[in-house]
Amino acid sequence: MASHAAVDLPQKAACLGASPLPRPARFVPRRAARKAACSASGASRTQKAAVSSGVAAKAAATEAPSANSAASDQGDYSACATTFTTWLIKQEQLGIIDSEFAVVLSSIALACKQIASLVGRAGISNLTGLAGEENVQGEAQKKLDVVSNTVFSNCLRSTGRTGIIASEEEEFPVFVEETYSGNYVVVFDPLDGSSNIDAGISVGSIFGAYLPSEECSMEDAEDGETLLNNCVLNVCQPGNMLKAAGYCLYSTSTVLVLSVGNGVFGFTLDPLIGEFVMSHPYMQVPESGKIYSFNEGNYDMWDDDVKAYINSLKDPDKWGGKPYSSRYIGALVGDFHRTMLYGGIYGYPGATNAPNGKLRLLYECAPMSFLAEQAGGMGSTGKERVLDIDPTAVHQRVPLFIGSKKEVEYLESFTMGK
Ligand code: AFP
Repeated sequence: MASHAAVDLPQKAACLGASPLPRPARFVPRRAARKAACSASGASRTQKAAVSSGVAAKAAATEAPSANSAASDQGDYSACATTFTTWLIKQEQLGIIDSEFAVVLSSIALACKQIASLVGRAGISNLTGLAGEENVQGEAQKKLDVVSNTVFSNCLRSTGRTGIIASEEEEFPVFVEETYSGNYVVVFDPLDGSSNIDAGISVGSIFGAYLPSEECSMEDAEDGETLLNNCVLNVCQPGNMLKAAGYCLYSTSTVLVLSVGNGVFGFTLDPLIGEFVMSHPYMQVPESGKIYSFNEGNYDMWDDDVKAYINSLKDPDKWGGKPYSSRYIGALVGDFHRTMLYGGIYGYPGATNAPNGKLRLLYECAPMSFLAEQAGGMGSTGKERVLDIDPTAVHQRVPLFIGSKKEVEYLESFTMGK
């Protein structure tokens, strides 16, 4: 197999969004074959939004019985387990993904397995503590942040199917020089919630994948600056253009959850066989749920409408004597996974010291909102649908309210005066 060297692009402050780069009018899949292979690629952006917001979820719900019956048929799963690999093959056979994309997703699963192993052994392999550097966000990098970023990047590069990668831990997107075909764009946060690692609390990886855009072809790039601009343009696509999104939770078990646009599927890592095994077919976030997950230490810095919303959740008279419960891990993947399963709302609002909150649009808010919508839930900034935001910078932050549809709508009734 050929080696896949990566070119770290020259630094260019303008490309970080201080002065947003112009975006092409539309993003067009490079090849007609991809149009056929990927479910929504031939649709308009509006149609795609509709697919993300409900149509696909309905389709998923329609198909759900067969998946559930398949799961129940499994009984002793070891007899006929649906593994992540067999599921990927099935998606390819159905024409939902193409073989190149299956390779990319498979490499992400491999990265997650390796990171799960590293996280599990961190305390006994000198991988706890700080790396001694800060990332582009000005956050102290943990040793495992750095190692996980390398694992994720190397797994994606080695596929020969990934053209550009953008990570929380890298200042600029990285162009993968040698690809056989595919050129998928992958954005990821290799280890979210890493400040929890040393205490052995849940952490996770988050990722999203896009088609490359035809208007910013890497082939046209003659110099480093053009290449960098092309990379940024390729990466800065709105969430409604995502072809896949997912996360992997490293906790009491390792759970890979993802969607390729036809519902949300969860796979639990069986450490005995080293395989992700289907454990959560066609996940649906409950329509409502009385759990809120916010860092209330920031309360005094929130807008009055968010304060009023939180106060209302805590008012026993409003909820038949039992107010909402508060649960907050401080690791988005863990808090979001619980919200997917039990219902409720996760929120990271803007505050006086951080008007756009803390979470990053490209590799946190958009992938999680894609999953939420695919599972029948919602992802909102409090003012607009997260998936409709056109990113202006790779590491852009936006407020996030995500989870059960009725809970996010209730929040919006305060923030949008609905
Ligand atoms: P770290 O990766 O630095 O631990 O940040 C995690 C995170 O981005 C997200 O996973 C949490 O939901 C959020 O930050 C928690 O932030 P607060 O500590 O400000 O509540």
